[in-house]
Amino acid sequence: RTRIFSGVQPTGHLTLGNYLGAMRRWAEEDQHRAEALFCVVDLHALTVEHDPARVRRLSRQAATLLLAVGLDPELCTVFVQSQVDEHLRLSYLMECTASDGEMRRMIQYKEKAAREQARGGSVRLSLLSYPALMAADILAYGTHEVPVGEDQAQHVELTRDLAVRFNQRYGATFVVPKATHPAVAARVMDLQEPTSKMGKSHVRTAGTVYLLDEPEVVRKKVMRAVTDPGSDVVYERGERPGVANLLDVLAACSGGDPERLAEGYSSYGALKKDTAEAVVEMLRPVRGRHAELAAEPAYVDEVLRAGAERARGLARPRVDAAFRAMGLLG
Ligand code: AQP
Repeated sequence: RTRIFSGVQPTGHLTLGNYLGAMRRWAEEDQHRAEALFCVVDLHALTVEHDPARVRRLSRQAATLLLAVGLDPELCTVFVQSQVDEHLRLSYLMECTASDGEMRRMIQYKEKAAREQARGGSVRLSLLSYPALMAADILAYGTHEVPVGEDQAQHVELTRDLAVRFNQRYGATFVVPKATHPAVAARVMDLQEPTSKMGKSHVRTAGTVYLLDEPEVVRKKVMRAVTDPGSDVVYERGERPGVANLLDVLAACSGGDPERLAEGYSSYGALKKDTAEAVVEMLRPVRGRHAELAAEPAYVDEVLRAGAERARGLARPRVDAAFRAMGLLG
C-alpha cells in the first residue's frame, strides 16, 4: 500500500497557505487512498529563536487543527514528532550522509538564517541541519509520497538524494520518496507582499490568513490585499502577482480554474469580495470543529498517544536496519 508522510511546524498559527498547500489534501484525499502519517514536527520549531511555552501551546493547537480539518485517527496516524525517538536517531545518520555544502544551498536555510541575523540573533546549527531531520521524518516510514506545498520541494529533492546515496553506499534500506503538490494554490502568497510566500512566522500579520481568524478578520485581510497597477482582472503570476494570488485562492476554495475565473470579473473589488467569502465559508467548519475538539483535550491526547505508538512501531525496524547498515552495533 502507498505510504504517505507529511507534517506541519508549530512555529506559528497555521495559515491558509498550510491548508491549501497541504492539509486539505491530506484530509480529502491522502488519508483515504494510502497508509498516511501526519505529524506536528515540533523538533523543527526549535531551529529558530523560540519560546518554550508558546511552542508547547502551538503544538497542541496544530494537533487539534489536524483533526479539525478532517484527519480521522481511524484512517491515518496523527502524532507529534518529538514523541517518536526514531526521528532523532535517524536524523543523525542523515547528517552523516549529507554534506555541509548541500545543506547550505537550501533556500529556506538562507532565508531563515538571514531573518535570524536581522533580528540580531545567532543562527542555530540545527537550522542548517534541518533537512537531515526532515529526511529522517520521511525515510523512517518507507514513505512513497510527501504531499507538501511548493516551498518544500527542495527539501524533498534533497531527501531523495540522501536516500539514493545511503542505499548505494550501505545497501538498500530506504524507499526513495517523491513530493506531490496541489494543482492550484501550491504556493499561497502573502496578501500584503504577493511576491513572498504566506508564512506563519512573519512578524507582520496583515498579509497572512490564519485558520482560526474570525470571519471579520479574514474579510478585512482579503479586502485589503495588495493588488497590482491597472484594474482589469487577468491571471498573470509574473506581472500581476497580487491578483493572481487572489484568483488562485478563489479557485482553490471554489474548485474552479484561476484563468477561467478571471474572465468573470471586471473589478478587483468584486474579486476580493468573492474571495473573502469563499475563504470564510471554507474555514467555517474548521473553526467550529476546532472549538469542539479544544474542549476535549483528553481525547486529543489519546489520539496523539496512540498515534505515536503506532508511528514508533512502523519506524523502528527501518531505523534499526539503517543503524546496522552504517556500521553501528545498534
Ligand atoms: N504559503 C504556502 N502555500 C502553500 N503551501 C504552504 N505551506 C506552507 N506555507 C505555504 C505548506 O504547509 C506545510 C507545512 O508548512 P511548514 O509548517 O513547514 O511551514 P510554514 O508554514 O511555511 O512555516 P515556517 O517554515 O515556520 O516559516 P515561515 O512561515 O516563516 O515560512 C508544508 O507542506 C508547506 O509546504
